[in-house]
Amino acid sequence: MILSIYYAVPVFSQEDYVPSASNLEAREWFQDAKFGLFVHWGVYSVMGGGGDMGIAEWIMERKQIPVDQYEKLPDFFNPVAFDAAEWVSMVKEAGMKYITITSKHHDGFAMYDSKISDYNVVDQARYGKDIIGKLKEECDKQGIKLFFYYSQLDWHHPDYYPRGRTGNFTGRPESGDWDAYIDYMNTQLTELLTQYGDVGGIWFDGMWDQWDAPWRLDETYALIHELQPQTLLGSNHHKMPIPGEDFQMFEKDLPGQNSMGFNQTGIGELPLETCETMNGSWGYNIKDTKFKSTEDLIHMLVRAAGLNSNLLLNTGPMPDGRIQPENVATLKEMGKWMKQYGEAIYGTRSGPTGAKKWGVSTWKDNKIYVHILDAEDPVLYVPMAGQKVAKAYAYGSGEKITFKKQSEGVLLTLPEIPENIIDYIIVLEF
Ligand code: JFZ
Repeated sequence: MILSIYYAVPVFSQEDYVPSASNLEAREWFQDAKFGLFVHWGVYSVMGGGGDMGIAEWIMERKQIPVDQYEKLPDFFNPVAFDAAEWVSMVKEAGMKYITITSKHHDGFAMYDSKISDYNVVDQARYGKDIIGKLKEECDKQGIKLFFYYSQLDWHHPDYYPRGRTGNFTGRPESGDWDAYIDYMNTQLTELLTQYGDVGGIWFDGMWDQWDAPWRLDETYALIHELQPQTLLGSNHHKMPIPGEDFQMFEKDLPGQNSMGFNQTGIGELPLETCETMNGSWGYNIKDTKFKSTEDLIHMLVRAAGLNSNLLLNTGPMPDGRIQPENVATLKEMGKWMKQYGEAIYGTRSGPTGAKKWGVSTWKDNKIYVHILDAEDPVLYVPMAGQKVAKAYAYGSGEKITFKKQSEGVLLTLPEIPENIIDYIIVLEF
């Protein structure tokens, strides 16, 4: 049945991809939303990183656990304290507008009710309930969009062969039918896009494992656009967007930066998203207590907005289904900040200053918001691209800011900015 849906899709080269009106609308929504929660959750969470820093959802690969041993993990996965309503309420309170959750990570284990394989949470986990289904239901109830992370790379499926850079210590036979694997993946994607109603987007990862493999991307991308034209397709391949994609993403770097060494610094025309961890791990790592401060994370969110990008901020839920309490606390603080300052973030686009050491600017309607994160000089120049500034004042207090008109912009005289201010925002009305 499922296969027939999938094979009925005519394959157009994605070079000719024309996004639907609903897709363009979703892109606007996405750019307005600015802030989402990334969730890395799977049977690997049970191992908590195995006592090593830097290992979580990669434990199967990094500890060279063969498939038949790793297959014992689902039986230990029993998140009795998982409460979808609590998660989604937390997300809303944080000021986030969407969630992107691992539907299948590199370990190949489906966190949803897959029919094509029983290597999934309903059939094999002790928990036995559809995590993704429960979360989707609650997201719909509370008005949060749900995106699915899906790993094209698979360390479990025998037909993921020939293999790439990873997955070579799993004890799988040195043979396999690559095309059968791609068919399997397309069937799982079909399941995800037909079993759970409207999906916010598909967040691919793993192509980097073997860039030159015959991924049949045109087919997969066409299938997704056919099943749900509005769903936003993106891929963490670290290259410029490939035809058929709807947004461009960056991993642990702001657009244009490459501190990680694997990011593409080119910025295309599509909506942008940057993902980042709250400590140093994606999945749950019991030893990783290097949590970033609320201030640093807000700065990242503001800097992302100034670069026209969303921030997808990650949490790795604990094996019992609760969100790490440190993350809950930080998200609460971020939400408090967003409640007060969200006007200068939500629905904005990047402002005229570009990204500077002192901060960034955002823009909405007849206002430019100058976000001073790291004040340097007592004067600050803002180019105005032909617009005439009528008023300048501090966001919140309304305190007047002195400015001097220049030929192409304005020169702001900054007041004394108190030490404990996370983001001093000056509003320029034109
Ligand atoms: C990928 C995943 O491997 C990781 O587990 C997590 O899901 C993250 C969001 O995305 O991270 C990568 C992918 C590729 C490289 C490094 C990290 N790479 O090619 O060096």
